[in-house]
Amino acid sequence: MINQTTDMANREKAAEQLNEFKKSSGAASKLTTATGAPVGNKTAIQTVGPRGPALLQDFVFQDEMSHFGRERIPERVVHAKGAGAFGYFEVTHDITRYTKAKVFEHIGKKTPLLARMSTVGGEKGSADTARDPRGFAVKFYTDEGNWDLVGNNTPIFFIRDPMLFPSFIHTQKRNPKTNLKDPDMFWDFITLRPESCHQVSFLFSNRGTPDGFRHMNGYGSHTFKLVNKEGNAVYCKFHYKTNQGIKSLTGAQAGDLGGTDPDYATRDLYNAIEAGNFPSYTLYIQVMTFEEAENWRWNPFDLTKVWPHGEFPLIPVGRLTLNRNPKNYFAEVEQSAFSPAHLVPGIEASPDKMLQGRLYSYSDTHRHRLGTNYQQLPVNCPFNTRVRNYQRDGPQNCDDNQEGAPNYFPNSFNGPQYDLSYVESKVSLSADVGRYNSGYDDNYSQVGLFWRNVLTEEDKRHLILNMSGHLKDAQDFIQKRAVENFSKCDPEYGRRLQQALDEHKRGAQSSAMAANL
Ligand code: HDE
Repeated sequence: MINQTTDMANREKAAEQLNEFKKSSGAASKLTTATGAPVGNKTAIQTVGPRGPALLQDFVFQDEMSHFGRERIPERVVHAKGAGAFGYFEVTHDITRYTKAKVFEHIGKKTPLLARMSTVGGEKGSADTARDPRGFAVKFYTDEGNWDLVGNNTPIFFIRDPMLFPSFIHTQKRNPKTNLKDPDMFWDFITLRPESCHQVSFLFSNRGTPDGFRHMNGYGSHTFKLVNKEGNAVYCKFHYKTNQGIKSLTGAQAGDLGGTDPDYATRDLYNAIEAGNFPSYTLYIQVMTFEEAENWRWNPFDLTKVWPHGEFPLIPVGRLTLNRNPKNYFAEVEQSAFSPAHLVPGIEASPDKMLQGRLYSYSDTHRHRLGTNYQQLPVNCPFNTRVRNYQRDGPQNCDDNQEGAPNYFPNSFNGPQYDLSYVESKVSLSADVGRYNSGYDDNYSQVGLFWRNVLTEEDKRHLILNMSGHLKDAQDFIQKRAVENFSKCDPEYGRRLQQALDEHKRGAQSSAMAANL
C-alpha cells in the first residue's frame, strides 16, 4: 500500500505536484481574462468608493464569476468516481487469424491508450475502497479509429437483460426519501432476480474490495465477435490479468480506508506512475466458434456466466502498460467518454442483450453529459486517424468543422467515400420478435462451481462474513429469500450464510439485553 505522508522530507509524489509545476514553468505568466486581455487587479471588484456598490461594467469580475457558476458538468450516473492514466498496448502474440483489427496487426505493434478505473455506485466524492465492482475502461487510439473496451474487474454481471439496469442501479443509490443507502432496496432486488447470485458472490468475496486499481484484473465481460481479413468470424472474450498480482482488502481494511483515505486507489495509481513504477496488465482472449456457440450447454451470450478456461483456454495477446498521469484531470479523465459502441473493423458486437443495450446507452449519456460534439474533445478525438464525414455544426463545435468540404452525400466534389472492404460481417437471423423473460434461465449452476471449485476455505469464510454483515440489515423475509437462493447454488453456501445471520441476531440480542441491564 502506498500511503499519504505528511513528513515534509519524504512527501509522496502526488503532494509534490505544485512544486513540480513551479519548477517546470520557469516563471509566472501574465494573468488574462478568458478573452486574453491582461488583468490589472485580481483581488478587488470594481466599486463606487471603497465600500461599494459594484459596477455592472466590471467584465473581469463577470468573466470570472459566470464561468465559476457553470464549472460543474453532470457526473456519470454510474462509475462517477474514477482515476485515469495514459499508456500503450503492445502486441506480443499473433492473433491475425482471428481478427483484422489494426491494434493487433503484428507482433511489436504499439497503440496509445487511455484507461479509466472506477467504482460504480457511489457519487464523485465517494470512497475508492467501497465494496463494488471496479470499472476497467480502455480507449485504444487505433489507426482505424478509437476502440473502447469498457469492462469491469469481473468477468460477469448482476443481470442479463438491460431493461433491468436502471432499477438495479437505483437499488444501490439512495433511498428517495431518506437519501440514505438502503439494504432493503439492494437485497430485495438482488433476491428477486437470482441471476445476480454469481456476481453477488464475487462482490462479497474480498475481490469486491481490491487493493487499488493496480492489483486487480480487467475483463471485457461480454462476448464480442472477432472478424479476420477473409471475413471469417468467431466469438471472443477479453481478459486483462494484472502483472502486479491480485491483492484485495478485507472488509475491515476497506472500511477503515474509506474513512482515512477515501482517495486511496486514485492516490496509489498516481504515485506509482509518477515514481516510474508503471502498472501493466496482460491481455488474453478466449475464442468460441459459431458452431460451438450453437451447441454449448450454456448460453454463450449470457453475461452472468463465464466460459470456463478448461474448455476455452486463454490465448495471450499482448501487454497494456500505464506510464503517464493525466496533465489535467477534468480535461482528460472527467471529459473522457467511453462506449462499447466505439468499435473498429475486425471487432464487432455479439447478440448479448446486455451489450446490445449498452451500444445505445453510452453515446446517449455522453451527449447529455458532455454535449453533441463530445467526440471533438481532445481526449476523445481519434487522433491516429482523421475524421471525415457529413456531420456539421452543433453546440461547442470546436474544430475546423471540415472547412469547405461538401456537407451532403452522395456528391461529385471529392467528399469522403465509403469503402466496402470495411463493411461489418454478415449474420443471418430468423426468430420471433418478442420480450423474452430470461429470469428463469439457469441461475445457480456456475455459482455452485464458484463456491466449490474457485473459493478456498479462507475465501469462503470472508465471503460469508462480508455478506452476512451486510444482509443482516435487510428485513427477515428478504434474508430468508437470500438464504434460499444461495442454498440452490450449493446447500453448504446457504447453510453457512444462515448460521452467520443467526450469529448476528444472537449478538444483537445479547447487546440489546446488555444495554437494558
Ligand atoms: Fe456501464 N454505463 N452500463 N457497464 N459502464 C456507464 O456511461 C450501462 C455495464 C461500465 O470510465 C454509463 O459514460 C448500461 C457492464 C464502465 O467513463 C452509462 C448497462 C459493464 C463505465 C452506462 C451497463 C459496464 C460505465 C454512465 C446495462 C462491464 C465507466 C456514464 C445494459 C462490462 C466508463 C457513462 C468510464 C458507465 C450504462 C452495464 C462498464 C449510463 C445501460 C455490464 C467501466 O451509459
